[in-house]
This record gives sequence, C-alpha cells and structure tokens, in this order.
Amino acid sequence: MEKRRLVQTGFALIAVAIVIGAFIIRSSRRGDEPSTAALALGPQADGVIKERQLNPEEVEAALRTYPRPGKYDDEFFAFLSGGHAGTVVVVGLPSMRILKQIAVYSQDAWQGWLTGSKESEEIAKEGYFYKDMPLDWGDLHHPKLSLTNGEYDGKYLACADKAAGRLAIIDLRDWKTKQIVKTPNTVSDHGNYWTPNSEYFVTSTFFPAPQPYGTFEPIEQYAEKYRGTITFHAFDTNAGRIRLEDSWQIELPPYFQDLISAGKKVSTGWMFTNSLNTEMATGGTLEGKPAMETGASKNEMDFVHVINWKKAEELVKAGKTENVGGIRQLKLKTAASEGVLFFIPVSKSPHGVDVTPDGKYICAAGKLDPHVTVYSFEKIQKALAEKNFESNDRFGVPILKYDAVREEYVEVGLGPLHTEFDDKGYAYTSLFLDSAVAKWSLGGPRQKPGEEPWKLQQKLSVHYNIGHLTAAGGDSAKPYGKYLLSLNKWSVDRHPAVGPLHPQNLQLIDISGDKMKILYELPIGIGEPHASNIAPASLFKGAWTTYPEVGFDPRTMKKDPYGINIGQERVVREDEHTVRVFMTQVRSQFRPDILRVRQGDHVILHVTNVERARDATHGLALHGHNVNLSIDPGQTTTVEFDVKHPGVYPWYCTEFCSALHMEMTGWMLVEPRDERSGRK
Ligand code: CUK
Ligand code: CUA
Repeated sequence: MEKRRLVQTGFALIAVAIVIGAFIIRSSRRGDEPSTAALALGPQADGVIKERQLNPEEVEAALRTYPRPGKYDDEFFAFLSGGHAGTVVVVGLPSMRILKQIAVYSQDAWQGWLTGSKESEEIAKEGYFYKDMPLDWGDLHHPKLSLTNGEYDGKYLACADKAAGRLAIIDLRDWKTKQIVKTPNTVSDHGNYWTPNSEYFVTSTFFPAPQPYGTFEPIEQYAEKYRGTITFHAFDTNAGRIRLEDSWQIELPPYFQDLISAGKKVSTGWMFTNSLNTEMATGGTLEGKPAMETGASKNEMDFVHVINWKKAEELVKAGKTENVGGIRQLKLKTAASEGVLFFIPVSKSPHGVDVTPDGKYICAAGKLDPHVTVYSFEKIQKALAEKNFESNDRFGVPILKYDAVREEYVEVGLGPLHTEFDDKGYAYTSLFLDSAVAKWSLGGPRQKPGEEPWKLQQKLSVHYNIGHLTAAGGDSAKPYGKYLLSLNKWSVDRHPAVGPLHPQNLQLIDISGDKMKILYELPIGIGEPHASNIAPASLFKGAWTTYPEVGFDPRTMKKDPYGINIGQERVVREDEHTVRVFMTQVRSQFRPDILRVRQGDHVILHVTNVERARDATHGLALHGHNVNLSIDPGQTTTVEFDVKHPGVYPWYCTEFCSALHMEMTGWMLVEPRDERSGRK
C-alpha cells in the first residue's frame, strides 16, 4: 500500500513536471507569459492527475492532443472512408475531433443530399447501373487526395464504390460531391489511386464479371467469359471532372484485382495491383464445391500485376482498342503481348500493394504469410529488359521470375495487410491477426547508427484487429511523418456497450520518435472507415466559407440560371400543371412564404440563400413531400415535386439560424382540383 502510494505520487510529480515543462515550452513558443500558464496549472493539474490516476504517458498524450478552445490546433486532417455508410468523414489530428461527414453515395438530410435537391439527384443518377434502378447507398473504401508530382495538392478527393463499381469526385473548395461516374464494364471497384499528376483516377475491379455488365454467362465458364478490368478515368484537373470519353481500360484476367498503387518518381508511368483468387474459384457451397474462402486460398502464390500505363496510353492513342460498353478497352491479349501487363508471384492471397515514397520499391503482403515482400522497381525493369520470365499464365501474361525481382522478404508478424511510410525511412504495416502495427526499416543508409535495413523495429499492439493504417502523407511521394492512424475493425470491450453494433475503433499513434506511442482513441459509430488520407490542414486553407456569388450552383460551380437576388422573387404558372417558383431565403424569412398551388400541379422550386455571412446556412423542409434542402450562403438549389394530395403543407427552415428561426416558415396551400373546376 505504502509502496503503491509512493509510486503513484512519484508518477504524479513526474507528470506535473511534464505538464509544466510542456506548457512552458508551448507558451514560450507562442510568446505567452510562461509563468502565468505554469502557475495557474500546477496544483490543479496535480489534483486531476491523482484523482484520475493518470500515468505520465497519459498526461503527455492528453497535452499533445488537447485542442485549445477556439484555436486551430489541428495540424492535419484525416479523410476517412465511411465504408458502407457511403460517406467520407473528416477528422482533425491530433485532436481526433470529427469535423465533417461528407455525403457521397448515400442520402444525408442534414446536407440536403438526395433528399430532394435536383443537383444531388442528377449527380447520383449518373452512377446508376440502370437508369430505372436507383442506388441509394455505396461502399466507400479508399478516399484519395489528388496529386501534383505525387504529392497531395489539396484540390480534390476521389473514392470508388466497392458495391457498385462507381467513383466519386469531391471538390475541396466547398467539400461537396460533384460527380459520380459508373465505371463501364464493372460491377465492383475496390482499388483506386491517382496517377502522379492526377491525369487519371484509376480503379480496379474486385469481382470479375461478363462484360459489359448486364451480360449473362454461366459461372461454369468463369475462366473463359468473366473478366476484370483496370480503368483509367481521365481527369480534367481544371474542371475537376472525369471525362469518360477520354478514359480507357485494360481487360484483365478473372482474378480479384484487389488494390492498386501508382508508381511515382522513378516508377512513374507504372501501376501495381495485387490480386487474389488466381485459382479462379467461384464458390458453390450447395453445389458440392468448396466455399470461396477455401477455393481462393489453394495456391501458394498469387500475382501482383505490373502495368505499364504509359505504354497502354500509347496503344490506346494508336487505336489498338475495342469499344466495349461505351469505353475504349485494351484487350487482355493485346496488353499481354504488347508489353503492358506482367505478373509477379506474391505469396498467398495478398491484400494491398504499396509503393515507397521514392517509387523504388513495391511492398505486398500476403495476409496468410507473416512477411512483407518487397520488390525492386529497378530489378523489375532489368528482368523485363532481359525477358527474365518464368512462364506465361493461362491468359498469356508473362510472369516475371520471382527471385529476379524480389529485393527483400521482411518478417513483420501475423496477418500483414497494408503498408504506409513516414519521412524518416520507415514503413508501417498493419497486422490483422496480431492486432498490431509493425514498424520496419526500409533499405538504404540508416539515420540511426547501427540500425539494419529491412528489419522489424517495433510492434505496437492496437485494439483490435487493424485493417488499414494511414500515416500522414504515407501513400504519397511526400510523407509528413508525425502521426499514424490505426483503423481497427473490432472494438469489442474497448468502449461502453451501445448495443450489438459496435463502433469501429480508431487509434492515433505518435510516430515522431523512436518508438510508436498511442496518443488517442476515437470510437467511431458512423460507418466503417477502411482507409484514409492524412494531409496538413494548411493545404485546405483556401476552402470556401460562402459561395463566391449569390445564385451559385455547386454542381456546375457557376452562377445558376435560376439563381436570383432579393426583389426578384416570383411564382410563375408556366402551364395548366406547372408552377415555377423563384424563392429567396435570408434570416429569418422565405420569400414567398405562401405558395398557392392546385392538386396535380408539378412544382419547380428554385431556392436561393442570399446570405453573404459565413455559416448562415438555411434549410427547407416541406411537410409530407420527402423534401429537405440545405442551402449554403450564396447557393441556389432546385427541387421538383408533384403535388398529389390537397391540403395544407407548411415548410420551415431546418437549420437553427437566428433568434427568429422558429418563425422562418412558409405555407404550401394545395386546393383540390375538382372543387376548383368550373370556377375559372
Ligand atoms: S480494404 Cu478494408 S481493410 Cu477495402 Cu483497403 Cu483493406
Ligand atoms: Cu433559416 Cu432557420
């Protein structure tokens, strides 16, 4: 007892010293009065530390992550995927506060996304498989920031949809989804990556299928008739839009092309894709066949795809493509014979392929093998030049000799998945089975004397079962180091029970020092973050706080032809059944606030928020009509609906915008049609 007390007091004293020390350093850096800060905090902090039984590490972690009220202390933003919530979640680091959820594939009434606004609905429609089959959600896995010279440029964010073979573009001026594109010939996209100057946003299929989609072929003819693809979606960096007419794809064998990474710096012009199920298993558990998981794990080796996309681009330009499902497609045969597509053996069912920041090495981890296999780009080039192939696969794709291209085989631990990098020559690999992050040294001269290259340095336990991890800038040509996020799949008993569906567990890890340290934990109950990109907050300083002019359409990023200013409000009956309304909103009224229509009318409502003040967003919820708009300062939004039933339907502003917000209302008065007939 005595001893424990002593130890505790000792800890508390050390902690107080750290608190004071850190504050003095921090305050002097910021030019505050060091003495005041230290004096004010000392004894109180001591009490808190004792009461909460905090150890020095915890106190330090708290100090390092605590955001001062009203200050922009977050140095980084993490753009996390929301998984099958179909969203992107933005979290500030190191505070781990959720700053925003961006609606992408799924409805979000708060943002007025797919709850009536015509702009959002038209964007979503472009992504449907079939125009008569709406898709109300998506499975968003890998948000990727656009690149200039392989580095994040903070302009756009793109992300594929595993559930529907789509991709979405988010503009980081107003942080809204601008475009959703259905990738031709694919039913499912998983891997996605920008080429180093965002020339293309590249997506790879997960499930191979007969092409174009909508084609039926028996699954018994899987090897002959099913195909994967990798699609190079041409991106117009000025317009911020994918141009499908300039895009093209490469037909691939029916393996699962899981994840992809673009070469950078020395390996610019190349693309790497890991694949699983080279067994071409199809499942069939009730038909006497092995389950997918068994069938797809038979082979000792699967393939990393090595794709010379610059060469492919030349062939596309030379017209060596076929039009398949509305896109130019380089057929598998051509890709295999013309030096576009090669394979490298990789151990069993890999998940993830990652290129080092210098572009020299490609890391792939087989989740059933405790190693990360590192391939050398230089060795790949040499083997290609010398035609050092071990054979062709059954589709005629040359397979490079494993020993000729492998650089290293680094033992990291059980269930390695994804690898990211820091600014000091280290790699970090997630270990799903070990529930740990492995830090290992890359090749080349080491900064630390005596440290061996290609060696495990530390394993840090995380809770529990990590999927992806993300280091700041860790998949780009310019890693920032400092922080790493561990995106854990299970949280089990880590947080208080909130029902059987548990939150995912994110852990913030300090990677600035010699040893990794956990700083903070964020249970996140709004989706399943698979992956993220972490970039300096300063990259996004130019984010808009209002739209540049009143009457702005965020979809076209231009003045909306139906956008108006105060004084131009009007209701126009265009014909017997169509009413067009030009409406404005400003604190705290709608103009007009009475709308007289008749049963059976079709209403087209253009609403302009004429506010110029920052944060003066207004809503418009119309009772009974499944409509809620969210209109930011300067924005114009359109909603169209049929008035099917007579009655009185109020509308109101859903955003608590002013002292008279409760009064910010209107009435839609719907006269019955039969009563009216004969009156006029
Ligand atoms: S995946 Cu989810 S943990 Cu879609 Cu990148 Cu690996
Ligand atoms: Cu506008 Cu409340």
